[in-house]
Amino acid sequence: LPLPLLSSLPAGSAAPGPVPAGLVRLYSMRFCPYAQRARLVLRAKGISHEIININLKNKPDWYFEKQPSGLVPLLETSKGQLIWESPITCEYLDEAFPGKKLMPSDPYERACQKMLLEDFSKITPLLFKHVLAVNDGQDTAALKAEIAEKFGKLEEVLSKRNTVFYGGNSVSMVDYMIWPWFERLEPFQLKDSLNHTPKLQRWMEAMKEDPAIKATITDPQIYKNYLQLYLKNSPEACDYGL
Ligand SMILES: N[C@@H](CCC(=O)N[C@@H](CS)C(=O)NCC(=O)O)C(=O)O
Repeated sequence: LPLPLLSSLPAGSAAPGPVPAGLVRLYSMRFCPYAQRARLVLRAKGISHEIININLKNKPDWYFEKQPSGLVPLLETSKGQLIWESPITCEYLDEAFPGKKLMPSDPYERACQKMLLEDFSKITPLLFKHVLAVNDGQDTAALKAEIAEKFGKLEEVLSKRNTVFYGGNSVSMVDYMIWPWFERLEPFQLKDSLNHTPKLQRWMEAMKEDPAIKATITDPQIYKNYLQLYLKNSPEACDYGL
């Protein structure tokens, strides 16, 4: 594999050339939870890839030609195909590449994973809202209660299934899709939202043993420092710690 170029490409940088045969390219940002989903799947499946980080606070013009809304993650194949929206990107990787299938083959189980992800997509805005509220020095008690209530629902899913992970007793797609936000609970100052969800805590501990998680995990203090810069719209945010 080529050495990863960690520092992000900013406005004014030259557009990268075509993706070499035998590789896929992920446009990413080191701290983005959505991009982390794709990085987890690339790792878990052992897909040969390169990563190009984008400076999201100072984006290059060429990036909008590839991804009109300018968001990461974006996957590019050696045929020049472009795929975005993290769950779609991850499902594409799972289907297009050999190796361990992360999505279950049973249609009902697949539907269950997608329903859970849909529910979870209503939690992530609350987590970001909490980050902003803390940053503004607001009282977050009500928001915290709402988040804890939603985590209670996720706890129930594990109770009903009676498995360690959300798709059974090994890690599958939906676990990777929701993980990046759990990894960030500490820097989001929301660790105590899990006080009454022991099964979710056990899930987190089990997830930390997964090789793909180990390979992409970010130290909470580094993430915290990044977040401070990001909230100030600093062009240095995406390269924090390099
Ligand atoms: N729905 C998208 C969300 C991706 C997203 O929001 N990415 C953020 C970084 S964490 C981004 O690119 N932000 C740049 C911007 O808002 O301009 C997905 O699932 O891929």
